[in-house]
Amino acid sequence: MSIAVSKLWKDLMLLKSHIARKSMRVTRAIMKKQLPKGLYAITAQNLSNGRDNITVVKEMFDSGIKILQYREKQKSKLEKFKECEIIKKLSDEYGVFFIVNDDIDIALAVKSGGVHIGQDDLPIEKAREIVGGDMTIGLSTHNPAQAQAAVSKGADYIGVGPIFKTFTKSSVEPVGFQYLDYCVKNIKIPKVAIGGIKISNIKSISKYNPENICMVSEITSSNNIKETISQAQEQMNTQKE
Ligand code: TZP
Ligand code: MG
Repeated sequence: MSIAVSKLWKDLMLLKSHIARKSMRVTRAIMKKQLPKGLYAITAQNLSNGRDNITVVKEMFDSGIKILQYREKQKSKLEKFKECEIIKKLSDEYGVFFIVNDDIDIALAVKSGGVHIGQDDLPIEKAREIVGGDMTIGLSTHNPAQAQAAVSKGADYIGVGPIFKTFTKSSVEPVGFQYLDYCVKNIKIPKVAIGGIKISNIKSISKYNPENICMVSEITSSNNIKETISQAQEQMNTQKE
């Protein structure tokens, strides 16, 4: 083979493997389970009126929650893993999209549908390298630059908040409606509005029409979780009519 022909052959082989890699990425993106729209719940055992997470989660699932994030900042890795193992089984039974906060290793170990990270966690590109293309990655964002970066770096959805002041996460200043409005108008991936959202103010959020709304303490601390969830869903639905 002449040098020119052998170079052409090498280039062709390189192109072939490049196309194969690209089409694998596209297939994975198509196959990836999509985050359902609607109410998004998060665990908070310290705000659950003395109930344990599993009891509260079961009640949430029985009340129709379709997305649940496990978020426990104070527990040991082992305790978190054990709870996540149970919740993963339950979420499969109930058809709930299960997301683990912070702990990429636990997310991989229990095979959750997603992992949620913040601005101070591993960079999203590294998280993606670790979890691969199939797992959903959510990223908390607090301003337009972070939202744009989340999209360009491959986040599957963003958290938008805290909208209002909240004691559940008091370290971040509220972003208000303006940032939610910006995201709804400019960011194409799903947006989860979060922070200080209650039955009493959920309509002020749902009128912006984000794909998801998250209430943490309003659900976990409710004495009637079923009623709270059904009221939230009703408020979100009537907004669309
Ligand atoms: N991220 C932004 S605000 C928040 C998180 C995890 C906590 C929201 O909790 P609550 O009880 O719904 O205000
Ligand atoms: Mg985090």
